Amino acid sequence: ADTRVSPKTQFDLQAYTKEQADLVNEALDRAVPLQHPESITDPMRYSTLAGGKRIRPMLCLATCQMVGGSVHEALNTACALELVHTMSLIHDDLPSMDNDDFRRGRPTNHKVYGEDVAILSGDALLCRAFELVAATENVPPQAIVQAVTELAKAAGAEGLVAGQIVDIKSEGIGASLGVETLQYIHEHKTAALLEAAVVTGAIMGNAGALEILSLRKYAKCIGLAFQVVDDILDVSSTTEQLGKTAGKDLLSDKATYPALLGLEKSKAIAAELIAEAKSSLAAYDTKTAAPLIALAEYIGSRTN
Ligand code: GRG
Repeated sequence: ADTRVSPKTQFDLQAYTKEQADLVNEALDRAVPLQHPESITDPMRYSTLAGGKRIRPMLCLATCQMVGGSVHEALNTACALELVHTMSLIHDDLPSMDNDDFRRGRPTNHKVYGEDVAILSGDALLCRAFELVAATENVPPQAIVQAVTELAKAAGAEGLVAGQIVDIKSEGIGASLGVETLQYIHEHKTAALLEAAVVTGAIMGNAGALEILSLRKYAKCIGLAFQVVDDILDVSSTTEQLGKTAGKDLLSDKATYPALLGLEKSKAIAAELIAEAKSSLAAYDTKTAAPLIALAEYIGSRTN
């Protein structure tokens, strides 16, 4: 039997994600063209087209289709989500933030183009993102305004920026950081944009307010689960690299779910969140909801 195909839904996630990622990658290539001045469009493309799992665009497209819309209505917004995500990674990697040299398997934007250009690439990608949502065709203007608002909130001082600032300001506290603050950071740095992906997909697909409410619940759960799993993967790779004892020493410096609650409890939390996410889709028949069910299961069990 083909193990990629879910026995319950007969859904082939691997084939689906390949197809959706190809669609998104082609659209991103068109959304950020190499044009004058290439000194900015080249670095914008460098980070945007560097690969990445494209989870946010996929969630947006899948939700739009699940509520009865088509891929075309959500494609600009799907790209916009990836551009906001990419710009946040460029800025996060800067020497004044995380000071990282590698991202998505290649040197970071500032390592290649310099810090000044990296900041501007991020700025330009953020602007392009909103331009793309606004340029959506065949969707009523009210829905576009609603999607712009959702994305703006997820990016700004109520979303990613909020998570990043609280994270920066709690640096050095290590494992004495409370689990509430850790959850706040995760909900804003990670879950906010995943939530916006699902909700904007629903908006572009013309979902009703009540429908959006339960989809938001689904998104909050997978968003937090995504980060809990990230923390768990971090432990596994650190302990693998350093050997068990050294790994433990290093981990106690860093506030993560496993550091604060232990590995087993963290795994249980992730599993519970995925179950809760799936139960938020109860209103849809299994076939219609299959992509979102499979994406939730993937987020709960991913290994990279
Ligand atoms: C958004 C206006 C604005 C500013 C940016 C720097 C900053 C403010 C926020 C930092 C946000 C950040 C780096 C969050 C981490 C998110 C995260 C889970 C990244 C990894 O996502 P994956 O695994 O990565 O989806 P790929 O490479 O697969 O796309």
